This record gives sequence, structure tokens and C-alpha cells, in this order.
Amino acid sequence: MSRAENRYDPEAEARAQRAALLADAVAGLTAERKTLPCKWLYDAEGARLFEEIIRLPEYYPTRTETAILRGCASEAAALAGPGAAVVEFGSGSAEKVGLLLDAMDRPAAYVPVDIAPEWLEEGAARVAAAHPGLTVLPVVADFTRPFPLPRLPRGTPLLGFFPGSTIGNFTPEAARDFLRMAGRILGPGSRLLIGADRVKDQAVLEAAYDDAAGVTAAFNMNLLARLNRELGAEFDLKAFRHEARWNAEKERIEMHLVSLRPQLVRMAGRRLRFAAGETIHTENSHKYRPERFTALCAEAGWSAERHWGDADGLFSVWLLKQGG
Ligand code: AVJ
Repeated sequence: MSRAENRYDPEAEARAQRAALLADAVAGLTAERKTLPCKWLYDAEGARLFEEIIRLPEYYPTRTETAILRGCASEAAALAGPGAAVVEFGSGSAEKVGLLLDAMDRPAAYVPVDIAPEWLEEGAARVAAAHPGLTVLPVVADFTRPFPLPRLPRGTPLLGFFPGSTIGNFTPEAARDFLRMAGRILGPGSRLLIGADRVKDQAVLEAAYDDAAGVTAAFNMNLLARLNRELGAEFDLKAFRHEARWNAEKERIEMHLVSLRPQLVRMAGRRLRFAAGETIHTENSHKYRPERFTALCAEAGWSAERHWGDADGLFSVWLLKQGG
């Protein structure tokens, strides 16, 4: 694995991350409606809690998508054709791509793209070990912004991979922008295999994001603990609670941290004022009806070539094709 174009300095990276966290926290927590970007949920502790979430009985998306991928991998691989390269957006620990690579005919390369160098490294190493002879070309990049692909043999068919319903974290507008950008990066004739969670019974959705064991609550509350750890903020974790709300109009689950009483919280030389019941909105997880998802894709220049789901209609995996 060569990374000549992607050198990074871990200490400079850590300083830049802290500065970015501070800027986002100040902007988000002094706004009229308090928010924090969901990407900050995933520090080491957040990543550990997320690994617990995906095994919870209430959290259906991961196991449902994995089962769908198991069933559709060979068909998707056949449509992508022999000698295709897989580009995974936000690869993280790259748990699912093996199902796809195993089904492909002589894949040319695996290109995991992630902003977190440690995860990228770990995922790339795992895939390389499981697929001897496969060229693995990791790219450290924020996959929500344009980035250059590593050099590949001319004419290599490209297959993007974006599982996990991560697309749901974007607003529909941002999702469309992402899909358009992914299309530009992958180029004409490319395909994108993407997972999207579906609209379903409100109680099922709310339980998936507010489990009985309190793991998702801990995951959300960790954001405040992180502000305390990394920015020296003084959030009293007992003065907030986790809430998962279904927003029926926007067809999304929202995670909030609710202030249990009026309070002032010190953070980076500021005092943040909270009213009782006021919330910090920490995550959106949009759910897509199939017809709404295909319309969004069409606006971004992709057509749905194939759609796979589970028997209960919980989750969708789409194979998109550029243009069409
Ligand atoms: C990783 C964005 C797919 O929205 O379901 C899980 C994150 N948040 N439980 C999701 C999450 C709370 C998850 N994604």
C-alpha cells in the first residue's frame, strides 16, 4: 500500500481536529437552535459504542443490510463486470466490502476513502489480508468533498460503495450534492452500490435509536463528555438526557440532547445558556421511501439499475448507474 500523495502528520492532524471541533461547538452551541455536527460522535469511545449499537436487538439496519448484501453481491458484481475497482466512501473499518469483493471477478483494486487515518489503515489492512493479491489503495480524504482517485489502469470500470445508510445523515439537498459529486469522481458509466434505510413504523424507528439498554443514549451523551475532555467544557452529564424523535414531515429520526433544567455551561471562555427542555440537535437519520430515493438519485444524474430489499421492507440496497 503506497500513500505517497496522502502523507499526514498525526500531531498536526490532532491540532486541526481540535480547532475544528472548537469552531463547530462554538458556532453550533451559540446558535438560536443549538446543534452539533454528527461527525463528532465518532471519537474512540463513540466508535466503540457504535460497534455495540449495531449488535442491539432494536437496531435493525446493520444486520438487515448485511443480509441483503449477502444475497445481492453476486448479481451486483456481475453487473459491475470483471476487473472493476471498488471505491468505498467513508470506509471506516470496512466490514461489509468483503461480501462484494468476494463475489467480483478479478477486482482491479479496492480504494477505501476515509478521513480518519487509523480506521482507514485498519480497514485497508483487513481487506488486504482477506484478499491476497488485491491492490488496495487507501485515500485519506473527507469523502463529502471532491478528492482525486489514485491512478488506475485506463478503462477500469468503477463501482462506488456507500453502505450503512450513511446517506441518511445528510439532508436531502446535501445527499443530492454528494451523489452528484460521487458521480463526477467515479465518472461516466460508473455504478454506485448504496444502502438506504426506509420509512417504517414510528415505534420501530424510535426504538432503534433509543434502545432499552441505553447504548444509543450513551453514544449521544458521549458528545458532551467529549466536549469536556477535549475542550475543557463543563457539561454536567446528569443535567441532560438523550432523546430520539421521529420527524414525520421530514421523514427522519433526530437525536437530541435535552437540558433537564435551566443552566449555564462554561465552554472555552464562554457561558452557554440552556432553558429547561431546550435541546442540542446532534444527528439526523433520514429514511427513504423507494420512489423518493430514486427521484433524488435522478436529480443527481444516477438511475436505479437494481433494487434489493428484505422481506419486511425495512432497508434497501440500490445499484445506481451514471446517466442511464
Ligand atoms: C451510521 C449514520 C448509519 O443513522 O443509523 C446509529 C448512526 N446513530 N444510532 C444511523 C446512528 C444512532 C447510523 N449511521
